[in-house]
Amino acid sequence: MALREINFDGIVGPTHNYAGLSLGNLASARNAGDVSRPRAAALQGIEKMRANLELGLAQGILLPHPRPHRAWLAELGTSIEEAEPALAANAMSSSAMWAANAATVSPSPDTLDGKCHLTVANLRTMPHRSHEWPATLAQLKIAFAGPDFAVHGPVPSAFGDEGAANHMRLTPGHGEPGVEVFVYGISGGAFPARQHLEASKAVARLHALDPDRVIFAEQSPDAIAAGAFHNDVVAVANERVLFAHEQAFADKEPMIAALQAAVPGFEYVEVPAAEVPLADAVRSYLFNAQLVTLPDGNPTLIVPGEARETASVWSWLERHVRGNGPIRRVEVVDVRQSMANGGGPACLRLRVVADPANIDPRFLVDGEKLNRIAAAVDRHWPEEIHHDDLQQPSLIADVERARAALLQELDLSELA
Ligand code: SUG
Repeated sequence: MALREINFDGIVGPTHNYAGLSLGNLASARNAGDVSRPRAAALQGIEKMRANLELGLAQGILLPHPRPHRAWLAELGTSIEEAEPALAANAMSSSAMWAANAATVSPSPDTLDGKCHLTVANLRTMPHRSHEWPATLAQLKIAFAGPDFAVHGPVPSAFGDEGAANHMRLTPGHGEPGVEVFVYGISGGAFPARQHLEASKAVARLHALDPDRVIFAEQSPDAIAAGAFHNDVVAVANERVLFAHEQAFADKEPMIAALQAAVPGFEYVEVPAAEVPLADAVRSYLFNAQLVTLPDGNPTLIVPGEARETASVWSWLERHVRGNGPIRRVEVVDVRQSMANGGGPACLRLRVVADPANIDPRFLVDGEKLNRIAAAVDRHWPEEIHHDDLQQPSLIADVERARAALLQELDLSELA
């Protein structure tokens, strides 16, 4: 079996808008009420995928969800026409684009039954995200239908689970057994802690992980207070490298020691607060980067343009690469429309280590398929959405037509 890492990016939906729905996500709050540009947003995401393909990486997609979410509004006894504006915004969000929150994934080398396990995230903390999971689960069940996969429903909503954004896997190589780190938060500050320890423990059990190769690490309350609503805003791991801000974890020493003992070649790359303050890390999304291994073996960091524009961050990166640190190369991508809602390059992708031959090919892309997706976006995605227009009948008709056109283009109309 040829296991490789595949990045599944969420295609930005036609309703991408700035409604300020995420308490604790500073960019979402800062840009609340701004005019959004769904077409540009989706094209930026497609260009990121294209650049990653050109780097030699494997690429997949997840599709936008039905929006407005009419069934959810009906459960609430209302409709998109009648709902109060705040509720309507919750039903119109394109937040499923942040695929790092779609599910937690444990690849087959880590699991006792040798299957690749995926648990869809319940996202219960934020109302606009709490109704994503059924449409995500429907896609995961199609994409990962074969006997090599086990796709689980969400853990009970008593406990908050935000998926891979709070999960890291350290291993000498993608296809080898790894140690899985589940990062959780403890509530108490001004902002919610979205990932609960009980949910992380449940996912580890459901995924049949070896308890000796699982670590539960607490997110530092300072990081949550500074706007790191998910761990992937302050830390990212790839193969044997863990790249994190000094203030990412409440008590990092035991975790680092355990990883050093269990992962051959483990390297911890820490960015000191004295060089990059937490506020700069959060604003620039330095750590919400895709840390990937290129075919030539070089660990490469794919950062958003905002990282280059943040002086402390860019000079740290330049020093690191010049000094022959573990990260050998830095690539810059423009995902500004997503960034303005607190979603960087890493938020937009879900990593799955698997044999691509076992995945439904409709969820895998090459350059030609990206061209077709871009053409559908160009043709059907609204150019702009003004916050006050979210319930406009003409906009609703346009976005529903847009999604249907994309599904048809990708031969996935069964998701309609
Ligand atoms: O959950 N933003 C998302 C961003 C998710 C980023 N994902 C990761 N860090 N992996 C969130 O806060 C903004 C919605 C709005 O304000 O309209 C939003 O949902």
